[in-house]
Amino acid sequence: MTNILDEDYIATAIQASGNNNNKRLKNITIKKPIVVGNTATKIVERDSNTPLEHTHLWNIFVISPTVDGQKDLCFIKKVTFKLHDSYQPSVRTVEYDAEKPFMIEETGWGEFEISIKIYFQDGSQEKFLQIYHPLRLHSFYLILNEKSEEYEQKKAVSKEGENLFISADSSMVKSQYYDEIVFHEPYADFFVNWLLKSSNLLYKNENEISKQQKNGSVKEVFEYPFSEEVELNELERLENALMKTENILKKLRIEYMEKQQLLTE
Ligand code: SLL
Repeated sequence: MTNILDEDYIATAIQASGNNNNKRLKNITIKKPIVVGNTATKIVERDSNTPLEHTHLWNIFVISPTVDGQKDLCFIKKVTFKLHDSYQPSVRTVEYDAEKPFMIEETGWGEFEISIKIYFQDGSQEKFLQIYHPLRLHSFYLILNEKSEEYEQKKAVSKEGENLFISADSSMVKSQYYDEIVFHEPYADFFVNWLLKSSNLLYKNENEISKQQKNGSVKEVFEYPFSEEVELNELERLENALMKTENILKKLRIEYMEKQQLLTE
């Protein structure tokens, strides 16, 4: 995905809004990539504040997969994470900070769905965006085998769209989803002050990401596997699938016509 916006086009759109900040910019749609996810590690050294039944230390985050990272999320005012009611308070708010990710840390024993609300900077006149993240703690699950009536250990498998990473010793899991926030005909003010000030530049490929990791500019939690290359591969996979489906359809159409022919004879 490119973020090359035609400057003349933007200038024309802004002008057409009569330079009025309260006008939506016609025919402009802008996408902002985000990554929503969590990591979890087993608790080995427990401090006195951690309840005994808590088995995992986990975090939940909304981060930017772009080269400039957190700064590219400046159009977000705050993010709220609604946890399971067993956590008090169950709603946690993180305001935008250029130096810190939208992330909270907790300990616990169980998995549950976290409801995340993303609020945009003042002037956007956009409603908050709500997304859900299924918190993942385990790399293995115990599943009852109905026949033998015994529990079997099954390795976690990724859900649709999920990028699941399990460390070699199974002590750490990371579950991430790539997503895009789409602003359709944004308000001029919000567009100029926030959306244009953040770039959408993704890493080109995995080599580029690992280079950044080596020189320390990408921190552990920001090791995401999303790059232009991954997106292009995904696109190719979808195009191939589409082609296959079209071929099947073509065949079916011919068969149908042949049968129709037989009927009329
Ligand atoms: C369920 N999935 O549907 C479970 C809920 C709740 C997890 C899991 C912390 C508890 C605490 C915690 O791990 N909650 O601190 O009391 O029933």
